[in-house]
Amino acid sequence: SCCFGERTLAMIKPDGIVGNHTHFIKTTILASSFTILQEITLQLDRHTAQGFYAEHSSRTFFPDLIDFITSAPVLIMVLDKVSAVSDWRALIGPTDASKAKLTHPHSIRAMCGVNVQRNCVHGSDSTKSAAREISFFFNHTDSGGNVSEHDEL
Ligand code: DGI
Repeated sequence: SCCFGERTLAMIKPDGIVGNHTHFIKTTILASSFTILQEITLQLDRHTAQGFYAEHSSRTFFPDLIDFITSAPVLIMVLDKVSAVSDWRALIGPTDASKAKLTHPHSIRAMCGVNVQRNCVHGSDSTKSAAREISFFFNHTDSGGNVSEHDEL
């Protein structure tokens, strides 16, 4: 079942961890025919969070985003599937969980998120983003799921 050639980065955000949605989300991932190639739980520090979300650094919500994403641990996974990037984006639903509840009620963000910030999960938005985000968190020169520069819990 492993390694169809497209990979994406998935993250269960602090609200998903604290809200005990981890088991449901991982079950949904596996039931949707993704393979979880690597996974790690991390407490992001502000420097790491700012690097991960660098494209949003000029946005007014950036300080709130960094506060939120560093407020508790996150679970980061590399998912493998044909069309992994678009399939995972479809499964998580729209960015704003409050709108997702109306338009995509069976999406993960609708079921587990609250609003545009507390939206429970992250997914890479393109194959280019996926490559950057996977290499940001995972040392993929070996198969051990090692993480460079960040503190593993
Ligand atoms: O790729 P997405 O996570 O669906 O959305 P994005 O790349 O536009 O934004 C990245 C994250 O930044 C998003 O998951 C939550 C946060 N964000 C985006 N827009 C807003 C926001 N946070 C707040 N507080 N307000 C926003 O308008």
